[in-house]
Amino acid sequence: MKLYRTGNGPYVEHEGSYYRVPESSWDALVTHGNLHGYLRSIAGKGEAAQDFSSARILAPIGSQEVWAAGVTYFRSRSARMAEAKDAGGGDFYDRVYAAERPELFFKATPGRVVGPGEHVRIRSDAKWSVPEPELTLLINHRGRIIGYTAGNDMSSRDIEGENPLYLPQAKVYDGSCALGPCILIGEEPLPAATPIRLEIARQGRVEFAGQTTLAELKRAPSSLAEYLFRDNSFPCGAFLMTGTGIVPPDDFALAAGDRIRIAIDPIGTLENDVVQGSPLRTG
Ligand code: DO4
Ligand code: MG
Repeated sequence: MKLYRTGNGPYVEHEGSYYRVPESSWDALVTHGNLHGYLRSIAGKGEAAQDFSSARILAPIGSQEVWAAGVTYFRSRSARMAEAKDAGGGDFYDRVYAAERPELFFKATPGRVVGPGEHVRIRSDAKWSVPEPELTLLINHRGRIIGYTAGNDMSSRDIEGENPLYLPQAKVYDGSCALGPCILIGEEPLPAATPIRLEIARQGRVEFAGQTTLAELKRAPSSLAEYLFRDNSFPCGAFLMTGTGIVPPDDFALAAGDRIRIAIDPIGTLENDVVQGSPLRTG
């Protein structure tokens, strides 16, 4: 079952049909005592809606914070060690990859998150930015994983590489995070063979394509969620991005106009075009 947030309210998809969800508060859905059962009952009883295709799909977020895990794939560890070497920070990435405690960092408030078809941003003062395609957990207020979505942890590698203490500036800014297109509802872990694919197109041509699988993710999602909720409360639940296993080569930098596609098979494809410098919001 997939849960969509749209301009017409939420819909649940089940076996190819879409059903309107009467509860329209996203926070109420995320904190529902039995979301899976509630959505099943809607799909079991309700009449399929015919208007889903005309609804605008929005980022599947209410007032949840977005957090992220770092250096959870060997590829990420190696890329960070190389980019931070001159700043003397390379060793930290190796240590956190091996440590029991994961790296967790604050990624975005809901206002900094964009949905499918919206623009992600490169910072105006960054020269070397990349998308990070990440399986993203939706965790309810009790700390239970209730679903999965695709996420893009946009990152400014030049700023992060200059000094690891600049990480929040490299990671947190308007349009730095994309989520969607839906929440795959379920508490069971996704199979290790689940592929995550990234494609970046420039002027209609594929400039970079890469893929990994969840078998390369070093830490269990349940363990990342447990660390996030240790001594931390999230009354409306939280999103947790689980880290990237795909890093384009060092001579690649995103440019305005690029199109990013992140595909995680059981969830779907999250597609966003890139802009640089223009503010997202004026009011
Ligand atoms: O440690 C810096 C950030 C790492 C990260 O975002 C990732 O590995 O995905
Ligand atoms: Mg990341």
